[in-house]
Amino acid sequence: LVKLTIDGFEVEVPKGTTVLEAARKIGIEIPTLCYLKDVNKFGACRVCVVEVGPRLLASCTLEAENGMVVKTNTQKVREARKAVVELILSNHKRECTTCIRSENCELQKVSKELNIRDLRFEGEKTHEDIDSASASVVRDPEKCILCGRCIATCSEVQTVYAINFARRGFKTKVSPAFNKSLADTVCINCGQCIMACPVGALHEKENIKEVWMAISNPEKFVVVQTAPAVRVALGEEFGMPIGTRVTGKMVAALRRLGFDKVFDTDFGADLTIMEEGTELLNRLNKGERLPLMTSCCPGWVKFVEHYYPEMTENLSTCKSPSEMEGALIKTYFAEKMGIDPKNIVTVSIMPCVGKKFEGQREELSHNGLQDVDYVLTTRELAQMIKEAGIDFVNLPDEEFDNPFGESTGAGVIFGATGGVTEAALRTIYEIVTGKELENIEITAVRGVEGIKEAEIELNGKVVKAAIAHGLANARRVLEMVKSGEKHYDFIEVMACPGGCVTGGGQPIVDAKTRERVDVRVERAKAIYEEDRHLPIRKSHKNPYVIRLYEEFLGEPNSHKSHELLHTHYVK
Ligand code: HC1
Ligand code: SF4
Ligand code: SF4
Repeated sequence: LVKLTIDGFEVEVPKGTTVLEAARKIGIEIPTLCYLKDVNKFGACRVCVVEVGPRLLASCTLEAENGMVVKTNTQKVREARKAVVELILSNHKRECTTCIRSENCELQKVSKELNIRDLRFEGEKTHEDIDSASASVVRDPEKCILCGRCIATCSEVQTVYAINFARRGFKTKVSPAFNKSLADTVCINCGQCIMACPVGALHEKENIKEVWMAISNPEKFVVVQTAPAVRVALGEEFGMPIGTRVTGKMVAALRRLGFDKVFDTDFGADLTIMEEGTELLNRLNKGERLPLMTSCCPGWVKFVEHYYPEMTENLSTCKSPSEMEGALIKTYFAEKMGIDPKNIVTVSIMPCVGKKFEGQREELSHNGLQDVDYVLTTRELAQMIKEAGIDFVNLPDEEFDNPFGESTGAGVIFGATGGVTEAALRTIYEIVTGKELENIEITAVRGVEGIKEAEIELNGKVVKAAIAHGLANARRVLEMVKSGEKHYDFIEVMACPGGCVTGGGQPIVDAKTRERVDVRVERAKAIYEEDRHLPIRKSHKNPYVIRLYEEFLGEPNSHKSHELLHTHYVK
């Protein structure tokens, strides 16, 4: 332990603690713009300066030392912080009233806290074009404050290296190499950079307008589906605590927005378990193309296509749950309802911006129609609800529509890392052994550890699974498999750390809150609660899945399934 004095108070902290963290222990919140817990810590913005002796030092990189005397609230400190923020603001495209991050902007918040009223240094401004060519992520460099949080996320957490600092001095900017558009780089569209950005310099490509147009077009039958993770985060946009379950209110809101049918992507997840489980058993029997790797995360799929093309054949050929459901809405459901599929518009509400890219992939279509027409993030849905003036918090709980509204606990846990594996094991075990799985909560695959492992015995044969979330972890797993250090039969990867609950389309939690709350844990808790509250918790017991096979698909991996529910990859 080390003992130091902050603003006259004695503080004892473990060695290695920064002054910023030590100050928090005595209730002092030092402002910062570049610091992001576990990700970015290099003192770039200098908003967090404190006085130590005659010097002003950045507290986010300053290690607490024995006998150190720190002052966080002197005239000199306040002046310095103000000057730093004023300089940032002087070269910032300040369009606060129309900015996508209005009211959720860390720069806005710090400026307000520091009582900045007028800018003393208004001067030259850099001019940069907006890059909106990517299907998922829009970059607005004139709003960038060069904190480096997105770069650290893309490089260290995801090991994708799509963006970096370019040029020097006043002209410094964050950009893909050679000033390319993000659309023409290795970017895998996870949107984790958006989650890291304190301002409006990075955001999702919005599709709200297109969806409003479809809803107001009387010729169109607009069908919406919602991903597992949306229901445990949407409430945050309306002031509810992190990890609040709002499934029923979400359904009610979607009806009030004017969607003709409200379906649940969890149904697609159940179906994925049937298709992917069967695929796994077939590959195990034949001993080929193992380990089988999950394919529901478009960020991960693109990562494999780009960085591990030799392993694309290990990817499951299953489309993602939302794409499967989209394909069925335009075939099975359209037939049942007697609607021309050309007049159906399918909208997916996802915690993800990568799904926008996925939705546009050519191969995810049938008879010339895309399976999913528009993807909206959780944030965009919240925006539409606000625009419509719906009092979300006081909505009644409503139920999804059928046939794609009935889903199981296995479907909902897809939203947290480890969930696909747990759901798959619940079903595969029972199908192979013919016995009932007693302990269906498979805790070995839960939690936020970067790489998890699990084994299950199926009629005397041990099947080994690995689970990774965050692509740096996925890369480690693949390297271990390639070197022969590890052997697995099944690998689940979600590109986003924590899985979809903390996907790039979810409500953005600021850096300060992220220091105190592990958002992944809180939202995952809600996911598992949701599972516990559902009457059916295994995908193969979903009555509508069973009926779908009887009426339409035949059996898992049938010819029809392959035609509608499976895909192929780019090498
Ligand atoms: Fe996901 Fe999935 S779990 S990929 O993370 O397999 O987006 O929630 O909808 O499709 O079901 C996302 C979440 C989601 C799909 C499912
Ligand atoms: Fe990197 Fe993901 Fe952002 Fe693309 S979306 S730049 S891969 S963090
Ligand atoms: Fe999208 Fe989920 Fe993959 Fe993140 S982990 S990119 S939210 S599918």
